[in-house]
Amino acid sequence: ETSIEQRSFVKAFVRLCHDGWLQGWHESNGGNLSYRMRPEDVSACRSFFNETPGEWVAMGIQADSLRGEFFLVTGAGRHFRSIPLDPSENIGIIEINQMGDAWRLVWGIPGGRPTSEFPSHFMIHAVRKAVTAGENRVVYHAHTPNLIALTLLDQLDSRGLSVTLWKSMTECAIMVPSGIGAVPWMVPGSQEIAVATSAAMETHPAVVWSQHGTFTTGPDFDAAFGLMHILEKAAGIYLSARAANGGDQIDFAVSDDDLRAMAEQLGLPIRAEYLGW
Ligand code: 2HA
Ligand code: ZN
Repeated sequence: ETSIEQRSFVKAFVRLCHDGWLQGWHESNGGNLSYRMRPEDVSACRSFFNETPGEWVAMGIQADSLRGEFFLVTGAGRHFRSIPLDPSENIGIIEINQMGDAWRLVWGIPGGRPTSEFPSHFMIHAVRKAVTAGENRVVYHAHTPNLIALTLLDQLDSRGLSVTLWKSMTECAIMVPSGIGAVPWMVPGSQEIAVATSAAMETHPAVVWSQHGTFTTGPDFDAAFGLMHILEKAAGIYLSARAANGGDQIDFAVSDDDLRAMAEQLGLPIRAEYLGW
């Protein structure tokens, strides 16, 4: 029988962690990842679950749509750099209770608990599951240096952030036509930041936390990682151009009209209210 660590969804999870480490996005215990398991993932793994599951731990938040779900998650305080060396020490599977308001550990991270950002992951999963008709499965948080630096320069709202990234690298407009959400600085791990982030996730598949990092979502690991990579690369391009410009604002060559025309030609559902008229 295939062990949990040999399952393809677990290998894809671990690969994303390693790739994120190589990108320089996961200093120390920075960043976290969660995957909402498919029923077939759960049934394939059940025989390997702990004989005695951990105690239920109340979350202080609740989601009807996530009752009884199982999540593969990175452990609190665990390092992305170490995950490929010993997955079961650093990642684990948790079960959500029938009330949708508590979790218990059923495999992995011995004596541990899910990431400190689990409140945000949980609420983002609830929102993205609903708005994608169940397609979304992955929520990824990384400490992306260029996107963080961008929030130090300009106090951008979701519109300003989206347009800056769209105009810096066209791929952003193609891949994220609904835009990128911006959340002001708040206490990490708090319910407040979970509420603000999940609200922004109603209409954006990615959200930047000021002076902290980025959350991306997707139906699979490639989509969530690819989105992180695109946004972080675009922010890096913007910052290098601005540095080369002596720090002045960029006079973008691409106009709002150009973006609207491109969206029409390529059939992209670009968020019209983010473009001036
Ligand atoms: O997991 O990234 O936001 C550590 C963090 C907290
Ligand atoms: Zn973080």
